[in-house]
Amino acid sequence: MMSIWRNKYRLANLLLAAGAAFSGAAHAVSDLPGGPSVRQLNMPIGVTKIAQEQHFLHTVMMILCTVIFIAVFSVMFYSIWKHRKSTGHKAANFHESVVVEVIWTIVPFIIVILMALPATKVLVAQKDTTNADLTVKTTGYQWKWGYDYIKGEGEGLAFISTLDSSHRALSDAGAKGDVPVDYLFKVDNPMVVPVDKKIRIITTANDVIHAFAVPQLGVKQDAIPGFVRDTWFRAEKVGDYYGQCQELCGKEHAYMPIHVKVVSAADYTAWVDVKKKEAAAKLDDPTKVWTLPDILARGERVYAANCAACHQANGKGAGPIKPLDGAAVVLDADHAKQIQVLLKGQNNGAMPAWAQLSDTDLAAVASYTKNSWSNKTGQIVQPAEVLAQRGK
Ligand code: HEC
Ligand SMILES: [Cu+2]
Repeated sequence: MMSIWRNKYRLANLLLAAGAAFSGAAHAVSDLPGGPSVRQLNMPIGVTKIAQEQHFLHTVMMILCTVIFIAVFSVMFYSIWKHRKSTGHKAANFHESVVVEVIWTIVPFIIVILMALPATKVLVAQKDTTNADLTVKTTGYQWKWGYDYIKGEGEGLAFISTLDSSHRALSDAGAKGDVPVDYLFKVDNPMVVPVDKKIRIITTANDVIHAFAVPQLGVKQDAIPGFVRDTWFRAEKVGDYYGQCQELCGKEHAYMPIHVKVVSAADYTAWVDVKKKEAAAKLDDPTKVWTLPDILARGERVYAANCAACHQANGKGAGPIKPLDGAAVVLDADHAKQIQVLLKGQNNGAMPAWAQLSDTDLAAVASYTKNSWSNKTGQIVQPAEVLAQRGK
């Protein structure tokens, strides 16, 4: 059954592609395997049973609705035309006809049941998150995703996934000419999961409502601050699958893509190993005393990854986003106030809190802002100072 739909889908795509060729696209934009396709109208078939069943249901319902639409309107227009007054027809009177009323109650009822039965089956399967092999918590942030591996192989891994800054720069420049095939889908740290394993996804958010959605995997779940929701998938094919936040969450909504990398069991184990080692290496000693050049190099990276989206690479900010270039709190020889702004945020979260960054990262970014642009203080903020300010 499924293969019939698959072939139909291919045919439809072929027709669309032909249309695209004739219309003469302005830029060379190409399909992203595992992500969106050029002029894609239909849902993707997907690589999970659920995604395939969703696609199948969608197709069946579309056909059913189209058949009903054509049948009802054909009868209606035929009747109007055939029995028009000018040819001498008199209106029939079947007001309160029991037969007609029974028919038009029973027939739609049967149709609704026929649609509801398979749909309910899929819906129930979609919600069954029991017996997962791996549980990953995905947290929506303005504007990035956090992944915490909370149960199963890789337990304890946690990282943030952000859009590649070169793609963001390309977008700001108007994305003229050729763009990379994974334009606005490339992230620094994709979420990696093993193939053929049941992956339970728990969604939540840190600030506003986001939604975790990957069409090829047949998952879409709102990520709501203060709540947890869950969904699951079992990818049947190794590959890269892409999605986006699907709940309008602010001005950078378009820049928080999701990249799920499905790998073999062996590759997954290898990846977990590497990530564990990286995490251990990142656990910087907060008592380490840094030199200015070293900490500035580190701070530059932290700033580019976390701060530049709002405060700009030049530190000038924009509108309500205060400039860091020349800011009194940044220049201050007393570091406490600046560290507190970083740890707790400011102005009700307009400036987000960054307590999730390590002491070293925070010290590095504070030092960087103290010694960049026109700020030439020569001051170093050491990780120990950040540690001392935590919990104050
Ligand atoms: C989501 C946007 C956003 C991001 C990302 C962001 N900030 Fe801010 N930041 C703001 C806003 C908005 C303000 C002004 C808050 C206010 O009105 O007091 C601010 C204020 C500040 C201030 C206080 C400035 C002053 O004069 O009071 C400092 C220091 C600061 N940010 C540093 C940082 C650093 C360092 C990072 C990266 C770790 C960062 N910010 C990331 C939005 C952001
Ligand atoms: Cu979002």
